[in-house]
Amino acid sequence: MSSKPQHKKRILVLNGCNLNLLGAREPEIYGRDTLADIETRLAALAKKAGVELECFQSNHEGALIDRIQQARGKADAILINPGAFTHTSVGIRDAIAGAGVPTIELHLSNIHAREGFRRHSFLAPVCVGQIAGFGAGSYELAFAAALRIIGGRP
Ligand code: CA2
Repeated sequence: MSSKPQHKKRILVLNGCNLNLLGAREPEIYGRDTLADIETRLAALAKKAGVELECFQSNHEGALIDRIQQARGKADAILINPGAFTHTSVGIRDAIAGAGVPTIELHLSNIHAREGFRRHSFLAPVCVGQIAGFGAGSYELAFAAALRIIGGRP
C-alpha cells in the first residue's frame, strides 16, 4: 500500500511589540535572555524534533495579522507571545480564529500575578491554551505543547 509522503511539520513563532528589547531592560521581570537567544534554542529543539521553524517579531499589529493570515494551510502550529497586544487586540484574535491553525499563547511573566489590565487576554479564548510565568522557559514549554498537538495529542 502506498502512502502519501508527509511534509515536514511547520511551527511559526510570533513575537509582538517590544519583545525585540528582551534582555536589554527590566531583566527582573523578563529575564536576561535576548529574543535571539530564545530563537536559537528553539531552532535547536526544532532540528532535533525534525520540524521546520519560522520566527517573526514585529512591533506592528497589522504585520502580525498578515503573518497569521499567511499561516493558513501552511503552518501546523503557531506559538505567539503578543506582548501588550495580548490585552488590546481584537484584530489578532480574529486572525487567529480565522486561520484554523492551532495556536498557543505564551508569556514570559505570569500575567495573572501582575497589574489588573494584564490579566485579560483577548487571545486566550481562541488559543488551544496559555503558558505564562516561566521566563524564557515559557517558549520551550510552548514548543513542547506544539509538538504534542502536531503529533495529534491535545
Ligand atoms: O510576559 C510577557 O511575555 C508579556 O507578553 C510581555 C509584554 C507585556 O506587555 C505583557 O503584558 C506580558 C512586554 C514585552 C516586553 O517588553 C519589554 C520592555 C522593555 C524591556 C524588555 C522587554
